[in-house]
Amino acid sequence: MTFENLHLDLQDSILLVTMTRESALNAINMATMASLHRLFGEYIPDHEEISGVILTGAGQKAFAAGADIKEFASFSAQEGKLLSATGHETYFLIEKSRIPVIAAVNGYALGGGCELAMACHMRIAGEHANFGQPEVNLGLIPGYGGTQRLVQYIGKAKAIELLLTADMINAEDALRWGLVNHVVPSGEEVSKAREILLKISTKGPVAVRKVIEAVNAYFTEATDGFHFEVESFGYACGTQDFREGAKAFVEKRKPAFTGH
Ligand code: DAK
Repeated sequence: MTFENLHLDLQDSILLVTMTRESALNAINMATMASLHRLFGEYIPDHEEISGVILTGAGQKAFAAGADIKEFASFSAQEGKLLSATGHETYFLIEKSRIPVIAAVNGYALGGGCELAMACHMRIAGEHANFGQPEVNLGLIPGYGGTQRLVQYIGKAKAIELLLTADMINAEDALRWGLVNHVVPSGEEVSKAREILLKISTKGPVAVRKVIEAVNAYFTEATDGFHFEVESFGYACGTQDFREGAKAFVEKRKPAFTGH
């Protein structure tokens, strides 16, 4: 399987995915979107040896400076709606991934790039990273979930200000406002993400998947997250992983989880 505009590197069960359109600040064009869709919709679900994913951008300037303005500039209303739906589907695949996905934000994360980072489960920002949803500058609104996920992370007041003014915020503000998990020196975004994912890879895989699903349930309309947690807890209690985790605790050793 090939992935245009993405470079893949698997090390110690962690898949590092780098967007490779550095000369266009990794702007997300249709080919990149199609690659991301295949990666999260087919490739990762088929490769159980992958325990976590890091998503980053090539170069030192940008994670992704938005959707590719040059490509979508001439889109009709109908084409725009179709592309928006495809983008939503792709970003939901990331958000609902059974394994954790961390965005290593090494510079600008704007528009569709900021939306991509927000679809990931965590965000590690380099100290020079900038975040924003500048779509109104172009006479647009966010088309890949930005009006919804930004509110979820930073609340309505700050979100509506950023969305209406097109202002960018720096990494420190993003940390203070709850948009990112950590700020690290530039160049250390991927290693910090790897450290977190390696820690998670020692935990019970079923439990990891169920935590992601249960947290997502909080934001899913018509799903009672508390009820989902009860069901998921019961499910986890019936797994071999739980037997092994409890046995290992009693025997004062590290558990050897199998994901069953
Ligand atoms: N698209 C295409 N090319 C881009 C780009 C983008 N978003 N951002 C940067 N580039 C290109 C530049 O055109 C330039 O290419 P050349 O001129 O060298 O060929 C190259 O990357 C380097 O950029 P700059 O020379 O501008 O670099 P600077 O350091 O001076 O400025 C900047 C960096 C990030 C401040 C600036 O590049 C900038 O303002 N970029 C645009 C930011 C932006 O407005 N992004 C788009 C947000 S809107 C849709 C769904 C979703 C969306 C749209 C439609 N549908 C469903 C239809 C989402 C839209 C967005 O993301």
